[in-house]
Order: sequence, then C-alpha cells, then structure tokens
Amino acid sequence: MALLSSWNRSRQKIHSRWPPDSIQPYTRFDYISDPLAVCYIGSHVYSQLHFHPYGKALLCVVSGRKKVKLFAPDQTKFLYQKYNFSKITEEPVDLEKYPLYVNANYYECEVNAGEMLFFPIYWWHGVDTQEFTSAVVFFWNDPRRLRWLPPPGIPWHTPLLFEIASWYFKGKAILRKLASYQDRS
Ligand SMILES: O=C(O)CCC(=O)C(=O)O
Ligand SMILES: [Fe+2]
Repeated sequence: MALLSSWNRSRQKIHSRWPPDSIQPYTRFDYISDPLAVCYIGSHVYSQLHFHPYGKALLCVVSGRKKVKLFAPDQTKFLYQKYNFSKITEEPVDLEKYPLYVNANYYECEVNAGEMLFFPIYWWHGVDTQEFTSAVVFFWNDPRRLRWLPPPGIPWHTPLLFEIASWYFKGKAILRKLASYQDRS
C-alpha cells in the first residue's frame, strides 16, 4: 500500500512534503533524464530478447507473474545481435538455427505480483508472460557519458549507432511539427 503522507498520533504532519526529506536522494529524478512508465496488461506474450541502449529499467509486477531470462552484456556473442534485439524470436530457442545459444549463461527468475526486477543498461532480457498479468515498467536514461562506455561484450560502436538513430528520429519529429505549423497557417 502506498504511503501518501505521514501523520503522528496527534494528527500533526511529520513530513512537510512528499517524498519525506529522508528518502529524497533515492527518489528524486534530478540526475537522470527522460523518465517513462509503460503498462503491460495481458497474457500469452513473449517479449523477445533485447537490451536497452539508453538506460535502466525497473519491472514492477502488479498481478500475475512473468518469467524473465537475464543475460550479462558479455554473453552478446551467443545471442545473434541485431541492433538492440536478438534474431532469436521464440522460446524455446531453435538450437539448429541458433547453435551458439547453448553456450550462453543466464539468470532465470519468476517475478510475482508485488515484486520488482531491475534491468541494468545493456543487459539482455526476454520476458515470458503466460497467465494474465499486469505490470508497469519504469525507464530512465543514463547520462550520455555513461551510455557511451558500453560494458565488455557490447561492440564499441553500438552507442554511436543509437546516438545517430536518436538524432534522426528527433530531427524527423521536429520536421513533422514544423510541417503541422505550416498546415495551420
Ligand atoms: O514485460 C514485458 O513483456 C517486457 C518488459 C520489457 O522488457 C520492456 O518493457 O522493455
Ligand atoms: Fe526491456
């Protein structure tokens, strides 16, 4: 249950604001950028292996459960990388098509209702949701200088590729906006 504000027995407010000052260093978003929350509600879906090239994420399961496989970045050589996705799209993996996969080390866990799982930047994960499940994933971006230093196993040019792609998409969004202003006038 969420704590919205805290009061003592004589109905005086203990914390003048939320979040309480004592936990602010952990809850403030001032040294990270682009926080984003995405809801996932449904069943019988498999989110194929991928990693997040810009930052970290926190998977919070509200009801149901998800089975997650998590691979460190140095396992990339067994995962048939294409940009930030794997060419492997199915679970169980077709080992005739993707023979290197047998060498990959990974963690496997079940995230149940009320539990959370943290995805560090560049860590591969595949998420299997069979029963009806609702979840929220919180994403936030690392500072650029951290993103530019990929861990062992991730090719050095990967951050460069994503930086250029993000300029391209941002540029396109700006052009679209300008065009819509022209249409209006
Ligand atoms: O829950 C899922 O199916 C996918 C979660 C995930 O990895 C993501 O949102 O990036
Ligand atoms: Fe993800």
